[in-house]
Amino acid sequence: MEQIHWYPGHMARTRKMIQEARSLVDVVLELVDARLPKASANPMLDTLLAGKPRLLVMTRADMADPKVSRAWVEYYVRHGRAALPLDARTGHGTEKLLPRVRALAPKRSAPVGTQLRPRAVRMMIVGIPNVGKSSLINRLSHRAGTKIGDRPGITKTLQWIHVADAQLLDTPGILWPKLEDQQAARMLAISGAIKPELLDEEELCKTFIPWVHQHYPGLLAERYGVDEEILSVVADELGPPLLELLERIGLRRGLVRTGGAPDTLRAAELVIREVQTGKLGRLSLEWPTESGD
Ligand SMILES: Nc1nc2c(ncn2[C@@H]2O[C@H](COP(=O)(O)OP(=O)(O)O)[C@@H](O)[C@H]2O)c(=O)[nH]1
Ligand SMILES: [Mg+2]
Repeated sequence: MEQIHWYPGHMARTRKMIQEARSLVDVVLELVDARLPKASANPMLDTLLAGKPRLLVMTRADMADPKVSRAWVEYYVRHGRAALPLDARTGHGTEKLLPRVRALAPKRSAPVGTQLRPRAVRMMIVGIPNVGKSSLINRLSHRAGTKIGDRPGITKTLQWIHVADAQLLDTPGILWPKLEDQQAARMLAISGAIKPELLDEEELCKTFIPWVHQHYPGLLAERYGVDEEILSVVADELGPPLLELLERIGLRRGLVRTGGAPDTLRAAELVIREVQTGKLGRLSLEWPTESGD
């Protein structure tokens, strides 16, 4: 199979931005996609943010399989991490965010005999492209606030947004997913997070169809009117059976070339598009496992 490679160009700049912002915030909101929280994370943050309280915000919880999201939250709790699934687009679940952030923020203690002026908890958002960073910033700022001006003495470009009694840095840190694990990279492509040049949708179906057949039996059969039997064959042996399956889907959906032959590429594009738009239903694309971490 073709390998997915990805050479981030702006990583150095992001690294610098996060290093600078790190000391200005109390808590970092690390956004990942609830459908594949590990594949959509960047492990570089573990080093960049070592010792900094972090809340793992699992966006697109509305598209993920709720029972798998619950399993992920338990998995993170076992690993000492706080995780909160939410829908950054509608804002559903964001009401839980600030209480979680406050609980994570370091308690500031004043030296004996002095008084500490209370100040707002400060936070920033980081995450891969398209994970919902802008949506969450918009949600939080529309909920409770207006932008406040530059903070003199910090930097000219950093802007803070009032969010209830907290402050959010208005510029998110953009990271790229780490694409060393090819299964994770393919799942990211299926989720729509990345668009690899060398993999067309037919190629992505080679990963997606056996996987969905295993984890959500009956789903493809029902949606596309194909029988389970051919799905089992595809799961065992890719190539001709996959093409035959795509032909059947193409025929059922009227995706044919001139002359009437089914268009397998358009059928594959349809399947992948229906994953990405949620038409196939709520799906998680990665399960927690205890191995490999
Ligand atoms: N269904 C759903 N869509 C989301 C969610 N968060 C973001 N989106 C959509 O994903 C796309 C990218 O979101 P955006 O906030 O621009 O991501 P950014 O690149 O991280 O800033 C937009 O079309 C959003 O409407 C979510 O939690 N659920
Ligand atoms: Mg954005």
